[in-house]
Amino acid sequence: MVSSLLYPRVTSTRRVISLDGMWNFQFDPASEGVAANWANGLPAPVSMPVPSSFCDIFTDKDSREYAGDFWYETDFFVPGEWEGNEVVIRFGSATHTARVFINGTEVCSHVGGFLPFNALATGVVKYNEYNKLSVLVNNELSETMLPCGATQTLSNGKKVCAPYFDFYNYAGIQRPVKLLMIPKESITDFTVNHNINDADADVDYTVETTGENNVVVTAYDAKGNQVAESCGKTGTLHIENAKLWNVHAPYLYKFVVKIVDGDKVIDEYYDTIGIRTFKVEGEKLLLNGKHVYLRGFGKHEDADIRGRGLDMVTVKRDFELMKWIGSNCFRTSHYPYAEEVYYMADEEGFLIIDETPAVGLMESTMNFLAANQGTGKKVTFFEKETTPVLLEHHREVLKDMIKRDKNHASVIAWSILNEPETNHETATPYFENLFDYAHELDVQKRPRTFAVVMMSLPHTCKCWQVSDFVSLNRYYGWYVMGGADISDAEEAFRQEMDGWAAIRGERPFIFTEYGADTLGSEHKLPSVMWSQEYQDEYLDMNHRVFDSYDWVQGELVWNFADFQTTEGIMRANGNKKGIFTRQRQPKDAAFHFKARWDSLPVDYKGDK
Ligand code: GCB
Repeated sequence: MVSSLLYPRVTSTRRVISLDGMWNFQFDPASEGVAANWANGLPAPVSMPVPSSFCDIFTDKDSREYAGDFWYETDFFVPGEWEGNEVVIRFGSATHTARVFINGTEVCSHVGGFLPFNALATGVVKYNEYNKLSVLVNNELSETMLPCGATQTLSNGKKVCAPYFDFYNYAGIQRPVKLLMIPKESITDFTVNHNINDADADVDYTVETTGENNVVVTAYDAKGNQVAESCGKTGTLHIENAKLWNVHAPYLYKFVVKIVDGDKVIDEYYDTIGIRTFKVEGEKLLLNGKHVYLRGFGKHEDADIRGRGLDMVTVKRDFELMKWIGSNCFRTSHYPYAEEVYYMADEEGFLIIDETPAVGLMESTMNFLAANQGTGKKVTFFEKETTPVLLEHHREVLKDMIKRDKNHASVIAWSILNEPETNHETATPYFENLFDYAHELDVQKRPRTFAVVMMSLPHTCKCWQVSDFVSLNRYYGWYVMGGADISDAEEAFRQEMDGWAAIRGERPFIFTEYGADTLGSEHKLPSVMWSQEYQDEYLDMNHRVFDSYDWVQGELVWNFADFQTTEGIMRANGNKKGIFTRQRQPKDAAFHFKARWDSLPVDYKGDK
C-alpha cells in the first residue's frame, strides 16, 4: 500500500481529507531537531501555508536563501470509524528530502522533491482524536540527487545552495498533503494500454492489489453509460465505437476498478482514461495514427510569492493562455509537475513530454554555463565516483514518474534528462541504462528522449542515438551570435542542421528550447537584444530554419513565462525568455506565436 502512487480518490471504500492550510514551520540550521525531540512540538514556529514554497514568503534574505533542515508541523483528526482500515498520509511532494513523524514516531523518509510518497499512519495514530504530524525537510543540493547541484558554506557559517541549473531552488511542501483511509485489502496500482482496431478499442489492463480477492474493471463513457467490463487482475476491455482522445478534442472514459468478494465491494478506485496511441514512425510523430506537429512550450512551475507551490489559479490560467495561443504541447521542464496539471492536460487535450528532474548533470558555473567550456579543463560528469549512486537515484525517480503518470492520455513521451554532458563516451552507458529501463517500465512503450545541450553537436554528441526522437535546445542568435550577428547565427544554425541531416537516418527532431531574454518593458527601433522587437526577430529567424527541414517535427519555445532563477549577472531578476510575463500577461511575442500557430495546418509537414 505504501508504495502505491495512485492519485487519492473518494469512493465507496476510500476517504480523503485535505491537510492543506496553515502549518507551523521552523528552520533547523544546526540540525538539532531530531535529538531535541522537535517531532513532539516545535519550540518556536512561525505559520506557513501548505502547499507553497517557503522562500518568497519571507522578507529577509537569509530566510529566502536558507539551505539545510527545516520543519513543518500540523495536527490532524482521525475519525473513529476508520479503525480497521489503513490510515495514510499522502504527500504530493516534499522538496527535496523528507522524514515524516506521527505523534513523535518516525514513519517514513523520502528522497526526491517532485514525486508523491505515502507515510503509513496505521498503528501510530489515535482514533477519534487529534494527532501530530511533523515533517523534517531538507533542501540541500548534491551530485547524488536530482536535480544536481552543490551546497556551499559561506565564511559566516551559513549554507547556500549552488544549483547546476537555471531555476530557483524553491523548496518546502509544495504540493497537497492528504489524509487517506484505504481498506486493508486494497488496489495499489492500475495500468492501461490501448489497441485501436478500426472503430473499436481493446484496452489491456493490469491491477495490483494487496490481497487475493477477485477484481472487476468497468468502463463508462462520458455520459455514465457502461461500455465494457472485465474480471480478473489482468484483462482486456473491448469498447465498441470507441471515442478517441485527441489534441484539443479530448474524450475521457471513467474506469472503475473494484476488489470484490461475491456481492461485497472490498475496495473501489476510479480513474479517467483517454484512449489514444502515440508513436514515432519514420520521421513522423503519430497520434492515433495521424501526424501531429508539436507546438508549445517548455514551462516551469513558478509564480510570484508561491514559488513552486501548487496554485490551481495559475495552472488554469496557463491552460487558458496555451489554448488562446494555439499550442498543443508542453514539456514539464525540468521535473515532473503536480498531478493536477496532468489531469487538466487530459481534460483540455494537451500533449505532455514528461521530464524527470535530471537537470544539472554537467558541472557548471552561473547555474547554466558549462564549467569546462573554454577553460581547457576536461570534466566528465559520468565518470565521477558518485555516478553509480546518482544512477540508482535516477532509476528510482524514473520508475516513480512512470508509475505515477503512465495512464495519462496527455503524456506522449518521457524526457529522461535535460542538457547532460554528452560529448564523452563515458556518458553512453548511463543513458542506455535509463532508456532501457523506461521501456521496461512503460507498457505503452512511449518514445523516449532527452534535451540535447548546445555544445553537443552532430560530430561530438555520443548519446543522441538513444532517443526515439531527438530534442534539441538551441540558442543561435541569443547565447551565440546575438544582436547584429543574427545573420551569422542563422548560417551557423543551418550548418549544424545540415550536420544532423547527414547522420540522423529517419529519426524526427524537435526543438525543446529556443528563446531570447526579453524585458516586457522594453521596446526599441531598431531592435536591440532584450527588447521585444529583438525577441520577434529572433523567433522569425529560428522559425525560418525550422521550416526549412521537414524532419523538424515540433517547436517548444523557451519559456512559456518568465521565471525566477538564482540571482546573478546573467539574469535580470530571473530568466526573461517568457512569451508571457511571470504574471501571465502577453509580451509581443505571444501575438507573434498566435499568428504562426493559428496559421500552421494541424498536420503541418505531415504530407511530405
Ligand atoms: C537551457 C536550460 C534551461 C535554461 C535555458 C536558458 O538550456 O535547459 O534550464 O533556463 O537554457 O534560458 O538559458
